[in-house]
Amino acid sequence: MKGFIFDLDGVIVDTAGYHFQAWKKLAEELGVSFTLEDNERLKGVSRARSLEIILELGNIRASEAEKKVWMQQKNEDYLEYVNRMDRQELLPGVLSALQILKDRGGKIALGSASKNARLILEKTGIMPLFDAVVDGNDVSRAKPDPEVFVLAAAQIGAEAPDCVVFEDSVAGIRAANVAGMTSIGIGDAGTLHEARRVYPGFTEIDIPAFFE
Ligand code: G16
Ligand code: MG
Repeated sequence: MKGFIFDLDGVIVDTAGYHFQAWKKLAEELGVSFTLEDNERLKGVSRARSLEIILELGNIRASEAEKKVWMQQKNEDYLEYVNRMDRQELLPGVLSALQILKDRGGKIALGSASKNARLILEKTGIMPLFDAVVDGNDVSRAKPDPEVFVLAAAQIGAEAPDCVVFEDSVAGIRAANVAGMTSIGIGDAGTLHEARRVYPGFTEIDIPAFFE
């Protein structure tokens, strides 16, 4: 039995732009200059760590209570974008890949840092294709710790060597490698050179070949 574990942001959908808009709004209110380049550091990273990075950029020290309020404010703004999402936001080739994997008897799991992952799967209509969802609500250690992928594999009943992980972040590729799974990078081959294979997107991947 083969298991296929998908990261969410940057693999299934491109929500990085929405995270950016919401963080930028907060950063402006705090008087912190926050650019698209800075946003790269937030990819695949937890909400709490993302806020820390922004506060570091602005040399701001804050109490835990303030951080909680700001994270909530950012998330409310982010959810306004998420609530407008639909199937059209699935990245090219993702839906067809999920369907082929499913048709061939593969087990499919999500392994994401996002606490909004379930809502995004619902909005884009692909929740029924997932056998398990492990997200930011289920784990205590962030990628590159393999916790999220180990938990996902356990939930679909697959052994690590039988699992393939699709990831767009360096931390996620490292997490998959540490877990002893086959890491497939989605994105730039140079950035993701630690992955077993790297593809620019799902339209370039020969999905049935995973069953040969
Ligand atoms: C995603 C994004 C990160 C975001 C994190 C937490 O991770 O890449 O930028 O900070 O989720 O998101 P939320 O604030 O929705 O809980 P992934 O693992 O899906 O790439
Ligand atoms: Mg990602």
